[in-house]
Amino acid sequence: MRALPFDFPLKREAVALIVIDMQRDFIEPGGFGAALGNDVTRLQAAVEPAARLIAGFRAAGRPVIHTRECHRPDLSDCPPAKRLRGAPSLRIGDPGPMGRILIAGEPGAEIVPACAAMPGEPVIDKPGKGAFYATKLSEILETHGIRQLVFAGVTTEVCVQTTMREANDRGYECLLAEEATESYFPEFKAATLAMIRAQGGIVGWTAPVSDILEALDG
Ligand code: TIU
Repeated sequence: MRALPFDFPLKREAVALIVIDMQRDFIEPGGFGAALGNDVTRLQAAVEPAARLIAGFRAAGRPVIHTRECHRPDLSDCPPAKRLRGAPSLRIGDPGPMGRILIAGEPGAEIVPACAAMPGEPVIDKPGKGAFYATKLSEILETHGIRQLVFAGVTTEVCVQTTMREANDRGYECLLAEEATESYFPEFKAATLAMIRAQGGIVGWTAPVSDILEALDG
């Protein structure tokens, strides 16, 4: 299929969609993203394109894997170096308008309704920015015979890029869906797309959602 920096060799029998951290804590006011001082409204733009991709993968009978960045209620999987970083208005574990910030089981940690997981789809809770660290993602991908990953989610340069780099190092061919990802910083999103496809696709490929859906359908 058409992609940048050159065509992506899509293999329908080996591809899965991974939707990174489309959680209320990052996308809605009063969550973790807002506590860090960000304008969270920017991330709304990724919701509809990500939902369209999810629908396309489901229709094609290909796996959809969801991730959530969150911690156990006792914070035992949250390094103090993470919780104590900087001067956010609310820290991880503090009570906020959507429950405790970035804690599993709280309303803020849930995926936004438009991108919610269907019964049977893997939902991976992860303590880090990358989805391979301290999770069962590798085993899930191996079980399903996945060799290629299409990426959607937020934020482009933090959890999406970190996971894409982890996957690339593990031998997966990675394609980032351009409109289905967003950053609080437009210049960081643009830079991430550029650095992924630089140097002959050093991290992978990027392509518009419509081209991915067309190739999946074909
Ligand atoms: N702060 C920020 O841009 N992102 C994160 O902390 N997590 C994810 O990207 N999911």
